[in-house]
Amino acid sequence: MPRVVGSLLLVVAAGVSSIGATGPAPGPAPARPLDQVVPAPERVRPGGSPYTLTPATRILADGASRADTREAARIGSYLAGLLRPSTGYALPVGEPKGDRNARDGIRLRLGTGDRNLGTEGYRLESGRHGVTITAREPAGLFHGVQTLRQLLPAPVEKRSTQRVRWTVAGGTITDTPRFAYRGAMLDVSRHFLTVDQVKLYIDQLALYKINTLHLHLSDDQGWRIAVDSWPRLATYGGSTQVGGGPGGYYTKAQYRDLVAYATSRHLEVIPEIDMPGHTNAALASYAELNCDGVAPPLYTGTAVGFSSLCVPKEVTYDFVDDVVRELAALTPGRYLHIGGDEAHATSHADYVAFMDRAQAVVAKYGKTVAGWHQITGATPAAGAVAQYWGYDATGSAERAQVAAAAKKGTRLVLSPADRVYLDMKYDRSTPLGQSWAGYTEVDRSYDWDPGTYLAGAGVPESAVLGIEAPLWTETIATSDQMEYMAFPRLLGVAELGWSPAASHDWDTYKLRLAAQGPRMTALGIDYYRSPLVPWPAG
Ligand code: TNX
Repeated sequence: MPRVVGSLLLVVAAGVSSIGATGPAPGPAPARPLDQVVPAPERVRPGGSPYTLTPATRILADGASRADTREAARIGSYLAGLLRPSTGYALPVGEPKGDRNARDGIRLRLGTGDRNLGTEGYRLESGRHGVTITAREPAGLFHGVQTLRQLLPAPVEKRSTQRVRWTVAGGTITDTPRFAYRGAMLDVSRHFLTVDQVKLYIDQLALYKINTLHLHLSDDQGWRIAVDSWPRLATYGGSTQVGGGPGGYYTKAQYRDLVAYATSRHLEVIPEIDMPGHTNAALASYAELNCDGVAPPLYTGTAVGFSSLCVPKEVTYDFVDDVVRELAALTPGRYLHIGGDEAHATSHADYVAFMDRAQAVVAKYGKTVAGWHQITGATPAAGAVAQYWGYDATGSAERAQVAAAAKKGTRLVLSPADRVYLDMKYDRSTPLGQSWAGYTEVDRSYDWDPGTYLAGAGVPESAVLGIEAPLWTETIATSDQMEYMAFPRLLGVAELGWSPAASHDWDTYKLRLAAQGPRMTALGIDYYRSPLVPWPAG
């Protein structure tokens, strides 16, 4: 029996009182309880016979229309791709009609089910003849598949055949998200991250039902996306990074491939071009963007707040128009993020004037503005999204400004820096990261409520679109380093975004989180073994 399975049993034993203090009875491993999922499902009704996969198990895709059936089959193929290596089973994907074995297997049904499931909800029923996942929309079916994955033993995540009984407990899960927006951000500017590094992160996010990937594509240290009308942005502005490494950028073909990959995992990509500050890479690439007409050198340090586009110059708006037009054309998603944070080198009047014009350009190309919460100091466009990154030390005037914008219709995405900034150190011994917002252990990261976080300033839960965990990369360059800082805090973010407020409880969450340890290990995720979480031994 592989070591991981043994340790998984310990966790199950710790989390389920019926097994008793003497440990699990001999015999086949008990199936994972249906509620041992991250993020916690909305409703779980355990009971009935479990289902065990066999070499004959089929994946049966069915839809209310031809298009739904095709999409269900696509999701079925994705599921088969996840399960085949570890189970060693063929898991053919087909339609149930005319199939004699249709009663048995994993059934994926799209376009039917309770209206209350909405766009992302699903229902999962497990019993003697198989598992049925029903959803109205593809995203819901995809999220249901992630739940099924987590109900199987952790070695299912390995890429080689494992000798394990693949049993799913009996019962029903009905599950919809609390918030529509559940995001993660990658700063690919401070250290360039390759397409493969971003794809790996996308796969890790999908497992926990994160549905938005915000890419911070430009900053002082590097411009990371090809722009045909201003080619030096990428070729020169993208030629270095923090510490002076070679940097890099995405060609348009690579970027399209990345967006298509995210879409296949039901994540919406939000590209960010940070303006008018955080623009040294652009200013270094084109002298005419500078008020004095002199291009500064490329920058490889980690200071912030020293650069600004030249607000009075008309060429600035030619630049903004070209960049936004080309980026919007690469973006199937609704939003375009224009930054707006830490514009300390721009006067307030210039900032407001610039944001008025930049927001109009975003609207002209059919996108909705997103920006850091400083845009609430200008005049947010109708329907704009402001990303709040304040923290416990943020002053009440700043909170009041954000609340006033929320009253006028600006929707908020919450990224409190001392809760969900994944580059904050866990404690003083964390070798990577920063600590300007304070140390952020796993409990602190999880133990807050997005619905009431800004209630003191007068922001109701209805103004909160959701939450997002940014990973800034001044100190982070490799996938191992990304994983160490993001995991396991990202699971808490996913849970805060998805699970009902009533399920919020650190003491039970930490047990479910601990049970994810062997799964993350099987996936090769190099997570931080927080001493606050009772990880299984081994
Ligand atoms: C603040 S928060 C920044 C980033 C840094 C980050 C480091 C925000 C919108 N800007 O420029 O990378 O802190 O933690």
